[in-house]
Amino acid sequence: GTAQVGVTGLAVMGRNLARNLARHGHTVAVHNRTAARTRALVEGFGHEGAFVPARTAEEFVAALERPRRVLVMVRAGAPTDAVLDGLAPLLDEGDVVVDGGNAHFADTRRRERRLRERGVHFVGAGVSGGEEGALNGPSIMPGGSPEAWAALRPLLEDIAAKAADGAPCTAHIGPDGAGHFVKMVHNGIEYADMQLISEAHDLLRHVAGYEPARIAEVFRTWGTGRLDSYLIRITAEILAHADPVTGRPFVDVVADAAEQKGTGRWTVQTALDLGVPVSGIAEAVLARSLSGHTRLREASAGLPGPHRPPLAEEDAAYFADQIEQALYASKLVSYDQGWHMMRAASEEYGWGIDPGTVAAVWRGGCIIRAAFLDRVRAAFAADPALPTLLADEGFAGEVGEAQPAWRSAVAEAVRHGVPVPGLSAALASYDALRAGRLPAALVQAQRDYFGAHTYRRTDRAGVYHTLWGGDRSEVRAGS
Ligand code: NBP
Repeated sequence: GTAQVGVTGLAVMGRNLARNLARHGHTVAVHNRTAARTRALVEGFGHEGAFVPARTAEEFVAALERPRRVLVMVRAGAPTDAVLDGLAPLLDEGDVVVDGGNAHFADTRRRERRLRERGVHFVGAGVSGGEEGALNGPSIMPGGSPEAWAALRPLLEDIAAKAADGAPCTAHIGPDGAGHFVKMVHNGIEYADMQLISEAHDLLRHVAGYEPARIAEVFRTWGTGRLDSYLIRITAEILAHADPVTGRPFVDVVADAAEQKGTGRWTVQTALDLGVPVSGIAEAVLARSLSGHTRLREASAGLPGPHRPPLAEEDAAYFADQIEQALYASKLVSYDQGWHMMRAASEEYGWGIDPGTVAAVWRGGCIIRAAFLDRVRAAFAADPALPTLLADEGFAGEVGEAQPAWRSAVAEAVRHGVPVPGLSAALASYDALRAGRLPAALVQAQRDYFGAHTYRRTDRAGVYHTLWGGDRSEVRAGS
């Protein structure tokens, strides 16, 4: 065969990635279970580059130069297994198969093991940026063998988004499931950021008393500063949009029950297993869940709350500035939790994920792309062992400066009865991390009281138990 790369699965993502590859001068073999999609691609976009349409998996594999490079872009789960089972017997040692779907990293680990037994390099690649990104430059997070990365690198660097400094937004993340894990955390952080932005909007609306068009202006201004990001930009656009049917602000005609495809939930489930507190992501998942419980919300709608009028104009402007600070500090804390999670997984699975590389890859193409991520990259480049971004001098200074306003914003939200689970959870995380002593001491004492679960002391080594039911003397409980 003569095609440099093959794409199987030609729905929106696969089709656009195939076009992206072809536009960069690569000859692309294309295949889809339903042949109509393959025909539509070649008929509609054949003029953009060199495509080799294949009707069967055999034809597809035969069209590829060796060692083969195959990108699988089908629905995650059973469809991916079906496609891999079909391809595996047709492949040879040294071939590289990439799953660019949203697979769970545990599935990727399993698939990598199975294909490795056949000598095939399996790569689990997170791809972010949606349809548009797939066509014009996504962020790509591949996990797999170094050999596979070497074979894929020229292709992926061609089609990936480019950061402001021109660097492609792709890099070898680590072995087996590392890429899909990082993509999962990306999506979790995306949930957290969206929740924080939505809470900021809610406060500007109900506490500052601003209309959506005015809030759009506020976000537009914020987007020129340290909050400069894709999500802030699209938020400003959405808030400025009027519903063509009613003429009302578009955001007011959208039903307020948020849905989720599940990667946020995966992130939280995985974080719980790893014992890592990702409260920002968890609160975002929970907030979406609560929004969908219509009966519960209807039954609670009449419950009493404060009746405070919106702030006066001058106070509102001051408050808006406090929200910017609260949003920025909360974003920093929530992103930091994501990095904590990647560090924990990297240690658990021996992935060797470089935290700065992840930040670099997220600078462009993906949903959370932001100027901020270049600063995260720089912080980890300066010290890859940084235990938290809050230990970076620059970020610590900013949060230190923001924290009085952050508290005021959360306090004002509470006084007005506006729920801010994301902003307040981030603040609680910040306060817990910096506290000299935590109430965990009392929790340990309670556990020892009712369950003889033992405790350690601050002043002596060893494990102890107090005879709560007896004379309350203390005994050593082993080492
Ligand atoms: P879909 O997730 O809608 O999947 C449709 C594709 O899967 C079609 O090509 C379909 O073939 C194929 N397929 C299915 Br379904 N079952 C199959 C089977 N048993 N055997 C062979 N092929 C099968 O497509 P998408 O939205 O383009 O997404 C592709 C992947 O990329 C997914 O894993 C998705 O999670 C991930 N992703 C999507 C986005 C996004 O913005 N949409 C972003 C990032 C990642 P058919 O044409 O014959 O039915």
